[in-house]
This record gives sequence, C-alpha cells and structure tokens, in this order.
Amino acid sequence: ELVYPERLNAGAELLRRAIAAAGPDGRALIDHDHEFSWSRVDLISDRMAKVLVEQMGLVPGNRVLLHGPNSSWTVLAWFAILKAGGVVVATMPMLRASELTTVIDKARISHALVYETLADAVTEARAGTACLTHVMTSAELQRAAQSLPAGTRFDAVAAAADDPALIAFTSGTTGKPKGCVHFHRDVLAMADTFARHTLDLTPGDVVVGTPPIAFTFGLGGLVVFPAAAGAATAFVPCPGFDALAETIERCRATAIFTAPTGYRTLLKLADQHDLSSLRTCVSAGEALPAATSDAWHEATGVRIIDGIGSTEMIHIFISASGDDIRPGSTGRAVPGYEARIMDAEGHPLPPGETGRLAVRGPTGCRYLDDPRQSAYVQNGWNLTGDVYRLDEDGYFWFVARADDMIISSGYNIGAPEVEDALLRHPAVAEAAVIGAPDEERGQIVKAFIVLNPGHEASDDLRSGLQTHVKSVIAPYKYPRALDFVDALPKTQTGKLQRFRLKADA
Ligand code: 3UK
Repeated sequence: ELVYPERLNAGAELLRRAIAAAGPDGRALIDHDHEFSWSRVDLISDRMAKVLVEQMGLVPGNRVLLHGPNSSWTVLAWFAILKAGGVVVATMPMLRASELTTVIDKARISHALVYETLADAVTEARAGTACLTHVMTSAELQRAAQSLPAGTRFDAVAAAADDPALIAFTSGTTGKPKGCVHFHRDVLAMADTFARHTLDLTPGDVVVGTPPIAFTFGLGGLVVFPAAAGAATAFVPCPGFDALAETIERCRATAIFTAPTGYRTLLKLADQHDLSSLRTCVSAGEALPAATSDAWHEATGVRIIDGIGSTEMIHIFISASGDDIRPGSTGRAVPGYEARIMDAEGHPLPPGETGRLAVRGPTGCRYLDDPRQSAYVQNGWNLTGDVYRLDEDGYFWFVARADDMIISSGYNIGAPEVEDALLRHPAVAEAAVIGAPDEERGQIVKAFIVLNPGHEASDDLRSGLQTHVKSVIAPYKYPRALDFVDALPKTQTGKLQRFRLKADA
C-alpha cells in the first residue's frame, strides 16, 4: 500500500526526487534550441509560482488553465502552478475558443497561463465567460519571473495530500467532456505504481512521445515519470511523425510513449531514421494489436509494453512488463491495483469468461459534479466501460469497448480481434472494424482499410483480405463488408473514432 505524508505538494516532491536522483545538473527538459537542468527547472518554476501568487493573486485551490504545446515552457508552468497551490487544468493546444469556454466555466477557472502562439484562442474564450479574471502569456510570465530579484525562491504551498492537484477532461467521444479531479497523492501514485514497477527509467534516459501533456497519458509519460526518476524529456518541435523520428535520432531517445498507430507509423520511417536507441516503448490509448507488437519486435528487437489507463484512473492500471509480455494481451494488474471481470449485476466472473472490467486501487474516478459518476464507480469499483477476459495466469485480454461490441447473427465479435487479423496482411497499413446495421443479421462486421504503398484497391484484394481473416480467426468473424479508404478518423491522442465510422454506416 502507498503511504504519503499528510502534507504533500506533488510539484515540489517530484522535483525533489528528480534532483536527488539526477543531481542538480542532471538533464531535465530538452527543446530543439535549449536545455534545462533539474535545478533550473526547480528555480524557474519557483519564480513563476511567485509571480502567480504575488502578481496574479492566486490563492491555493484556484483553478488555473494551462494552455500550451508539449514544450519546456508548459512543463515549467505546470510545476509552478502546483507549487503555488493552484489546480492545473491543462487543455489540448488544438482546442478552439468555444471549447475552452466550456472548460473554463465547468471547472470555474480563475487564472490562465497561455503559450504565446495560442493566446488568441484564450482571449476569445475569456470574452465568453465571467470566471476567468487573470491571464498571462508565456512571454509575460517569463519577463515577470526574470525581473524578480536574484536569488528569489518560493516555498511550495504545503498542500494536503488529498487536495486537488489537477482536473483532467475526458476527450468527450462518448458525450460531453467530464472533468476528473486528481489529488496531489494521485500524481505521485502513478509514478509509484505503473512507472516504478514497469519502467526502469534512470537519470540517463531520454523520453519522447506524442500524447499531449493535457492528456494524462502524456502527463505521466513526459512529465511525472521522468521527474520521479530524474530522467530527461525531449520535446518534438512540431507535430508529425517525421519530427518525432528525427527527435528520437537527434536526442538518442531511450523511452517512448505513443498509441499503437504511432508505432505503425514509426515502422514506416525506420529505414530513414535510426531508432535503435529506444529500449522502453509504452503503448496506450487503445488496444495494441499482436500484429503491431510483433512487427515492432521484429524491426527493433524491443517488445512494446501495452497498458490500459484512463483519464478517470489518471494512468495505467493493467500492463505488460519486462519479460512478462504476452502479445495481444494487455497484461496483468499493476501492483497496487486490483482488477476483475464482472457480470452485468456486478458479480465477479471466473477466468475465461468475458465481462465488464472493474478496477480499484490508489487512484480512482472523481468527476467534477457529474451524475455520470455513479455509472463509472459502483460499490467502490471503477467500471471503465471495457469488455475484457481474464485468463488462468492473470493476464487480461481486451475484447472491445462495451459500446463497440458487434453482435452479428447472435455471435459476439470484438472489433480489435478482426483488426489484428487484417493488420497481419501485408497490404494493410491501418484497419478499423465496426458493426454495420443489417436487416438479416442485426449487424454485420464491416472493415475500413488503409492500404500500404504499392497496393491498389480492387475486388480481388477485398476477397483476398476476407479469405485471409477466415484463415487467421474463426470464419464467422470475417468482414462481410470492406471499404478501402485514404485515412481513418483519429483523435489527437491516436484513438480510432469508431463512432464516426458507425455514423457513416
Ligand atoms: C481505452 C485501452 C485497450 C479503454 C489513458 C493510459 O486512454 C487513456 O485514457 P482515456 O480516458 O480512455 C480510456 C479508455 O481508452 N484504452 C486505453 N488504453 C488501452 N484499451 N488497451 C489499452 N492499452 O477503452 C479505456 O477505458 O482517453 C491511457 C494512460 C492514461 C490515459 N488517460
């Protein structure tokens, strides 16, 4: 069991751990043109915290919008807000003014720190709400922090371990975004469970990744885990996988956090970029198909660590680890968490049975006043909305999101299994499978396929792919309908948007 002191400031504690592990001069944050050591991160975030409190009037408990791209500045500001006792509400850089206004109102945000190039969206958002009263841009904050007398430090607010540290918004693919409240101890718990037991990050490591820091997958991988271990984070200067591959090569990155589609895209760039420095590869956001795991292993010699996490749980609670990896399975409960499979009434099901995934542990779902709380948390168990199967050895196998199960002629079919089979065909670059309405069968399995270069869409290829699936998995699961498309709808976090394909079908 994790025990934290009653008074705990996650920002200060993470930086204390970083400096203890890496020393004051240890590499911390790497931008394309600049680098910060851990003692500089500590010093600069102190000064930013001082500005927040003394010039912006922040008092502990105030909610602070943090709107910036993945970059050193955003991380420095994140540490500053926590040290000052503020509650971080980080938002994806792509959000438009109207979406920001919704977040500002819902989380009752009073203060905002915004990256220079994104300032217009926040100015526009501010006009639509009365909550937000204090805004500073990155340049203003930097100038104010630099103008403080030399030697200025800041004593981090002695927060209670269960004071809110951040509010993370869900992506809202299944309804209006929900704000998930996480405490100071929750921020440390993600480092002390998944990261400690599964990743052996050390001060020599350089971490890269694609998930935004506003997404807790990115926050953990690119901010919290490296800090807790004294490792460094290298930021990709612009969006896109070419820039990611270039950053891996230039910085000799050793650890990477991205979604399955990220690994498939990187594989195509592996002949132009040296990716051989990577030794810790973490995948989350959606199920990692065994086909992708195998292809990556073949090309790099490294097995991807799959892990399921959620915004509600803050980070990963079931994962593969080290030598303990069964491709196709998510893995086992992370030490500190308990996971089980339940039936519709909440009774636990034995190994082999398919049912609802339930999990409990040091972190959990706390929606910001939202009636949907009682759907996610029942009898102390968090119900993630996923359908899973547990095997005799304690490995969890993803079947589908509950709302993505396909029922065709009475058969239950999980889309990911069919997608994995399709991805094993050399012509297939990306595959998405949904249930399309059908008079006779209720639903039929329908696939959307993006082809690899050098392959042409044709009726022959369609039936070739159908035959291929029948030879890999039970024939009744084959896609009766199959469309060739140029691209699949994906979220910014690399998740397939099945609901959009379903709406079109
Ligand atoms: C799905 C997975 C199968 C699953 C997240 C790591 O994805 C994250 O958070 P979200 O709130 O979505 C949660 C839902 O996404 N999912 C995530 N990972 C997997 N399904 N295998 C996986 N490995 O439906 C889950 O309920 O966006 C992931 C860390 C922090 C996160 N917030």
